Amino acid sequence: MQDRWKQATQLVHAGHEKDPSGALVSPLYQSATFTFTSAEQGGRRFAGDEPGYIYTRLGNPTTSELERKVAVLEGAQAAAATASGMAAVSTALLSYLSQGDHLVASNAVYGCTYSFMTEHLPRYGVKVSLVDCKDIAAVSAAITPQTKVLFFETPVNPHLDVFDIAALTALAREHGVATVVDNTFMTPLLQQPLKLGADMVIHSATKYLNGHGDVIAGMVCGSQEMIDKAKYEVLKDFGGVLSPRDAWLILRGMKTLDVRLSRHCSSAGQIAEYLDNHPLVDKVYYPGLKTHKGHALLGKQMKQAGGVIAFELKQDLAGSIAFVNRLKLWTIAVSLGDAESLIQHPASMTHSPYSPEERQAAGITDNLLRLSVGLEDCEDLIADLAQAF
Ligand code: LCS
Repeated sequence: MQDRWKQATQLVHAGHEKDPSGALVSPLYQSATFTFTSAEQGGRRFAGDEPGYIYTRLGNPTTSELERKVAVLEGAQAAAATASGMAAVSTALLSYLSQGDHLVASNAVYGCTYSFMTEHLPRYGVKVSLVDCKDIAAVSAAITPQTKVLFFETPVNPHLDVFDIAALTALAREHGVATVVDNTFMTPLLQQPLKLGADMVIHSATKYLNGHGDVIAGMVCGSQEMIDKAKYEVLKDFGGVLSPRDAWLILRGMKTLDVRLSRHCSSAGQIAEYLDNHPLVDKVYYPGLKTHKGHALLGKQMKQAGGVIAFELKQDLAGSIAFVNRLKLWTIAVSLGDAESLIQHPASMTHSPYSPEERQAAGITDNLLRLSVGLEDCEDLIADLAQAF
């Protein structure tokens, strides 16, 4: 029945089980371990012959509620909560990849995702090819008999390129390749990659899902079989599980995701238009603008354009940095999806793991600035940009 609820209802109620005390809000199970009534029962739990909790690295009631909620929202059979978005990236990829396998990935991704794929996976004997996923022919050409996974974010952090999920998953499927999509920028409310053929979806729950800037967390969503593998083969031993306290905070944050996203999207739309019409702005990257290359996929694969905007000023690097420093209401910080509006400089911050040449290949220019539009009044946000110009 939860599958049939509208997503605003799922955000509030999905995954919740009535507490015997009558507590409206689920209690926080802040316990590292769970007791057995007998040694035999402990043995049965470890053998998988009896359901029940054992030890929080293997599962916890608060974390399970979050996993059930996110799975329902993504239309997944199951989900696993992780200690960070990076733990979600690494858990997802390590669930599929072994020595000798090949990964095809977008050449433009969050900076630490990039360094995980280009520095760490090769150390374990996984070959990686990076491509521009707007170019379906290039993706097709990169696939080899050893390719196991196609990985991309859409829209891309930081320049908001949009990739055609259905076209890419269809191509991958033809070659027996699994597709893993990072849905952080959209959340399941604006985009559901599994319904477009993806095999696994990951999130940095640090961002919109939690929405309050006080937790680092991640989610991995997919089939029961793959999530069991992620949980009981990768997370169990690599150890990047989410703390129940942080799961509880995300459960609280998610209840308001629908109302928060409406404000993020409507303000971002107005700010993108403002910047696009400003004489001192060179380029604006926001899928909500008709001039954006990914605009055709708005309404098709993404319901709205989200709350992140990238732009370039008609200024050199020093002039762009001086503009950032003149802002008073916008806060200079990385991360996104919080109540506070944030601005950052990808080349020197989130995407500094790229070399200058790699950034150029990925279309991340040196004077690109990225905004995460928060929940403040939009007129105040525009007024602050205006005084900084
Ligand atoms: N995926 C995407 C698309 C991200 O933007 C990030 C972090 C991650 C994964 C990793 O998530 P974390 O481990 O931080 O929870 N993006 C950041 C950003 O743009 N600014 O600061 C972090």
